[in-house]
Amino acid sequence: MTDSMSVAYDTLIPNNVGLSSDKRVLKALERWHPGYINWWNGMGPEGFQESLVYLRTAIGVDPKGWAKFDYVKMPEYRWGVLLAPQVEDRRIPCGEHVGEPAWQEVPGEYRAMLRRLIVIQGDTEPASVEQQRHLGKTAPSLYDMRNLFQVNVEEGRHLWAMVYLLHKYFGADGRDEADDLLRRQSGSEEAPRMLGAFNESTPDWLSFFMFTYFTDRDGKMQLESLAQSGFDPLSRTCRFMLTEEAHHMFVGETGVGRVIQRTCEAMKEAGIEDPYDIDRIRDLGVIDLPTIQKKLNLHYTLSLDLFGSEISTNAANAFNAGIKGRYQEVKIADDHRLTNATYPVVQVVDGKIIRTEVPALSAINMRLRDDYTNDAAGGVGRWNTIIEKTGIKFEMKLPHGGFHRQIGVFGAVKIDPDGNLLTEAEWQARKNEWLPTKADGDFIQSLMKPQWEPGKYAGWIAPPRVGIDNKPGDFEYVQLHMA
Ligand code: BYC
Ligand code: FE
Ligand code: FE
Repeated sequence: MTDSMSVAYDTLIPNNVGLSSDKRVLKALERWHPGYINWWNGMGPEGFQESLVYLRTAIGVDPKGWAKFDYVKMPEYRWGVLLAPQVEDRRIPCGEHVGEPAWQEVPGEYRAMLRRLIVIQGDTEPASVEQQRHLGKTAPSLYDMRNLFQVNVEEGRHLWAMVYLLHKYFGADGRDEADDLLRRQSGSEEAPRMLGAFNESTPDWLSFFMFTYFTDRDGKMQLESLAQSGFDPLSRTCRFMLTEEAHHMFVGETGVGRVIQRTCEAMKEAGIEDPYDIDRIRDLGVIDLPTIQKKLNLHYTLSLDLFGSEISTNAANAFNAGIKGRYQEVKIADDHRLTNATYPVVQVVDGKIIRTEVPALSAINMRLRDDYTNDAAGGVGRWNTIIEKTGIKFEMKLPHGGFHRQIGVFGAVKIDPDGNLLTEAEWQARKNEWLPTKADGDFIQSLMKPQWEPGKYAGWIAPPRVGIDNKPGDFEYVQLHMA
């Protein structure tokens, strides 16, 4: 037996769930493993499977020290199944079963609902690896390349986390779902990934940083919501995933911040004050701030779509069942049932955007999305501080939540980033001011030249302030060994 803080390495799959004494699940996972490795080799980081990457690997779940750093070839990464320690006497935190002991087995009446949520969560993880698989080749430094691969292997581990739950708790249909997670592919015509944003491409490094800032943050919020689940194994799984997720958003926030910083510095050096003097700024080999804002607009709004409709019976049912909770459910002071509560939800009525109070139970998605927007605003403020310090006059902003939306009440209307309703013709005439154009993409692509000398950085991005694992500036984060 292992205690749940330490991880057993005596099985093919490192774990703290006692796999060596659970032969059925161990066998099922061992059978799934070759398909996973096959997927990783085919759909994972292209061109770097032989490289030695300085990666952290989870070796425990103690918040004070759960990772070890070392050089690893990615296909040999020890993807493990790790659950946060069980909280003694944990109770269902919300819905009609509030206060009852948390479930250790799947409650029969909620089986289909639980399986669907686990499958959706699982589907996003490999999707992001697929979206990012070409980026290694244009990495602006070995430091950034290593961070990309770190994010990738951990998204791979998140897939393992969901696949474990499917095999352990959902029998034959869980096994079929686990197989399908390797069958669907980001952007595929026949078998696309389940959610919109995960079928978009991630064509360049600015997109990667925006994705890890905005879309991984949707991951954070959804995991926070599932971490509140009354189904305890799901809660524990998500709680551990959240410790890894913090690094993904760090990569995004500092990545965008470093791009902004380099642009502002280059403008200063060249004596350019006007952030809209775009041709001259681009001639400096950096990305102008208005284009960075356009990328922000795109990735933020694609991520908002991941919260589903503002008013949702799916979400109401899941909350009421105690299958998912609100952000920080246990810290909220109310009845956790939402019997008479209301929540203000955006609606478009008679050509105006208004907020109206609706039953809070039906507004679970809207509330999580609002919490997300607050969370996402923090880093935008810190990006503006970087700009301000250089004396350049420009402010990054989150666009209005109705801008460029496909899902929910705004899916049917056109709205500008300030929240004004537009006609279709106005939208068509102006959308290129707000979203990246083909020409913007081509320009950014022209900057995507690899810089792989230890300690060196491409000209469009500033170096980080500190290294990973306190390593010095010229540390060789990836030893290439190109095939
Ligand atoms: N695209 O009642 P509604 C991450 C569907 S990211 C396509 O509002 P609900 C990560 C919806 O499925 C986090 N379809 O939906 C990040 C429903 O279909 P059915 C991933 C969409 O269920 C970076 C119908 O529309 N985890 O981890 O309340 C890198 C009615 O909608 C979309 C989760 O999402 C869409 N955007 O809310 C790596 C957690 N939106 O059932 C990883 C689990 C809605 O009528 N997911 N639909 O056929 C959920 O909790 C919910 O399913 C959703 C949607 C929040 C996604
Ligand atoms: Fe993830
Ligand atoms: Fe992530």
